[in-house]
Amino acid sequence: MKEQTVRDGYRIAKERYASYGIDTDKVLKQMQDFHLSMHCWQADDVAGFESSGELTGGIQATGNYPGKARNIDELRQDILKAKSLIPGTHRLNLHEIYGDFGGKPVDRDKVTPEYFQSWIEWGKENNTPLDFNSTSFSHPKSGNLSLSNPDKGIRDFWIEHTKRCRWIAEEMGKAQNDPCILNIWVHDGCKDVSVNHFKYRRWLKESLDEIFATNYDNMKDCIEGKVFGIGLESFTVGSHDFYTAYAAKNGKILTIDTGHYHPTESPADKVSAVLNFVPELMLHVSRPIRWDSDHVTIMDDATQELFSEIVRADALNRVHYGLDYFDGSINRIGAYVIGSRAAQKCMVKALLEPSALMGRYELEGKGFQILALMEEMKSMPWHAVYDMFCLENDVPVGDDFIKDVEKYEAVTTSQRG
Ligand code: RNT
Ligand code: ZN
Repeated sequence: MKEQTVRDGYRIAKERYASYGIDTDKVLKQMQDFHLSMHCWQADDVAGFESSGELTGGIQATGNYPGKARNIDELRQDILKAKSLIPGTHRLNLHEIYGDFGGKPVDRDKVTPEYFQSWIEWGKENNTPLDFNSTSFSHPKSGNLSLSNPDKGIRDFWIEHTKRCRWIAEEMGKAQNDPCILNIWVHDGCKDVSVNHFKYRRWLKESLDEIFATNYDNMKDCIEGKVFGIGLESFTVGSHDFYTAYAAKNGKILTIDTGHYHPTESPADKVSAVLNFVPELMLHVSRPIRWDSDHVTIMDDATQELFSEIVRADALNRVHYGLDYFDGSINRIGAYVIGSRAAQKCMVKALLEPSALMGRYELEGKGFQILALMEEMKSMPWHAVYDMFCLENDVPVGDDFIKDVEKYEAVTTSQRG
């Protein structure tokens, strides 16, 4: 898009929003401080570098689009390409199975920070702080139950793994001088009717207590529940209630994955509820289609509402903005760019809402006026502000990124065997 067109559009948008008392220049500054935690696992369908075994743990990446990253160099190259098409500066969210193992078998209970040293250096070189995740899935000891397994030996194996992941996160946080967010999601559940629910949840609680016994200064813990996994449909040990209670009681960050609720339940509505009781939130922004399908994030109502609720709660700095989707059916770099930019657009729109005015209307009982304003806001030129954000960050404006992704595909990913 022509630079002058972007500037003209922005000038008009600035004037329109100013009439509602909204300063678009300030919004541009806020956007510069809005960092996504990009999930490394979109680049290779959650495969990682540990083994070539199948993806287990109730999650599934569908699609066989050619060109997925096959090793650490390709993954890094793809992520940098995606980042070059996304305005602003961002973090990278790694899973334990993405360690730099150099082809060596390193079991999950033996992992140490040294396997993430090259990532730490990469993060520094590329101005990309790291976040981290323990990995309970895709392992011979995963089974249906990990941290809540009745077998103490298996429980201890996963406790050791998760403790080591916290240690790794601490080292990452220290090296980057910015806390590393460590997410714990375990797939534990039952396929069919089961009765030992209290026992499983008690084991999970005890495992977590043991895992969290060490205090660290450079990492923060978050815990993620869900409704069900494939093959584990009947019961989920780490449900939303379980983790909400645990996080509230123990001052942990709660992870809200937008695909982890019942279809008519609103993830956005959790924000104002749980932020009264937990210190911070981690998001896994995703797009569930009929189930936790992890489609690419787009500007849908659920995502918009989530970001708007964060802004309305004045909680911008209490939230970590992770993405979590994995679509292997389309160009994977394109998928990164679409989802990241969609999340940013939702944030731009949320920041451009005249929430003070609406809040006042609401307290004065002016229901019609709020509804009218809400409707008007939908067609206000928010996109001109996002375009300006792209221009200022020297990344393609509008759909200009399509041809960059196509070029990268022609030159790079399509050449992969
Ligand atoms: C699974 C959870 C979890 C994973 C990643 C790979 O349902 O959402 O966050 O998607 O850890
Ligand atoms: Zn998730």
